[in-house]
Amino acid sequence: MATAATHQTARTLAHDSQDGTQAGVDDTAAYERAFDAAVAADERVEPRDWMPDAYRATLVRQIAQHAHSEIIGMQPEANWITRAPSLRRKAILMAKVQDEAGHGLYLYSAAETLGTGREELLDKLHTGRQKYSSIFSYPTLTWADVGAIGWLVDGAAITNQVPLCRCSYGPYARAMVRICKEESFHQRQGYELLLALSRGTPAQHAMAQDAVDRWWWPSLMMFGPPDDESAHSAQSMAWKIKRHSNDELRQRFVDICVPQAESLDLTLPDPDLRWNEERGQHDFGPIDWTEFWDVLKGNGPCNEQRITQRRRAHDEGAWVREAASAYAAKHSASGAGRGVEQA
Ligand code: BYC
Repeated sequence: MATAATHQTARTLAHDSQDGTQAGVDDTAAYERAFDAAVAADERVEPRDWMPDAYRATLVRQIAQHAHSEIIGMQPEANWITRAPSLRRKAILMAKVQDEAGHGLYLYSAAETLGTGREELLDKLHTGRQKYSSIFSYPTLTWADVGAIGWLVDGAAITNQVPLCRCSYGPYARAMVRICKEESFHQRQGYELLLALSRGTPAQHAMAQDAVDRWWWPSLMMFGPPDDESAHSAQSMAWKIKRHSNDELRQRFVDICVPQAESLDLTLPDPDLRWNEERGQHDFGPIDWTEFWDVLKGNGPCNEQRITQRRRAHDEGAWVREAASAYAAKHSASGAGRGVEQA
C-alpha cells in the first residue's frame, strides 16, 4: 500500500492536472492507485481530488436522492402544521419542517461540490429521473402520524445516516454530522408526542397505535432492498460511501425500536417479531418487497401528489430565486463591507 505521503503527492498532482494539463494513461493509473490508497487509509476524498467517474456518479446519485427526500419529506408533515393541537406543538413542527429544508440545502450544496448543479438535480426530480425515499409516498392521515414519522422515520434515518458521517467523501460526511444532530432532536419530539398520546385517552392511544401500524413496515423499507437485491451496496461499501449493508442497518433499527415500543406501550405490527437468543438480535417477519418496488415505480398512494406539489412550489418560488439573485448581484456591485446604514 502506498504511504500517506506517496498518495498525497499523486492526489496533489491530480489537482494540477485538473487545473490544466491532460492526464495521460500512466497518470490515470497513478491517480487511481492514490485514490484507492487514500480510501483504504480512511482519508477523506475532497472535491478537488482526483476520483473515478463512477465514484463521482454514485455520490451524485445518492446525495441527490437524499436531498430530494429531505425536501419532499417536508410535505407529509407540513400537512399538519395548521391543525397542530397546541401552539407549542405547532412551533415545534414548524421548526422541524424548516430543518428538513435546511438538510436539503446542505445536501444540494454537497452535490454541487461534485460538479452537478441544483437546477439540474431538481429538474431530474421533477421529471421522475431521480428518486426520493419511498417513505414519503405514504399519507399522514392523523395527528399521530407526525409522532410516528418522528419516532420511526427519523429514527430509521439516524440509524442509516450516523455511519454516513464517516463516508469517504468529505463534504457529504460533514453535512451528515449536522443533519444527524438535528434528526436526533426530531426523533425525540416524535417519541415524546407518541408518549403523550399513548398516555392519553383510549381514543388517543388507539390513534397512536394506528399510526405505528401504518408506518412500521414502510420504515423498514427505507433501508433499501435486501442485500442480495441491492445493486449498489457492494461497490459503495468498497468505496466506503456506505459503511454497513441495508440489512445490517435494518436489523439494528428493529433491535433499537423493540424496547422503545414497550416503553411507549405500543405494539409493533409484526406477529413474527421475537428475540433470538442465539443471534442476539430480533427475528422479524417478511417485508412486502412488491409494495416497495411498486412505490419506487411511482405507484404509491401519494407519489403523484408529492411531485405535483413540488413542481408547483418550485414554479411559485421562481420570483424568490430571481429576487435573491438580483439582491446578491446588487450587493456585490455596491462593494463588500458597505452596511445598510452607511448606504
Ligand atoms: N426509497 O442498491 P440499493 C429523512 C433505490 S430523508 C427509494 O440498495 P443504495 C427525512 C436505490 O436508489 C431520508 N429508493 O441503493 C426527511 C437504487 O435505485 P437507483 C433519506 C430506494 O443507494 C424529511 C435501488 O433502489 N435517506 O430521513 O446502495 C423528514 C437499489 O438500491 C430506497 C437517505 O437518502 C428507498 N427507501 O442504498 C423526515 C440516506 N432504497 O438509484 C425524515 C442516504 C433503495 O439505482 N441513502 N432505493 O435508481 C442511502 O443510504 C442509500 O442510498 C440507501 C439505498 C440505503 C437508501
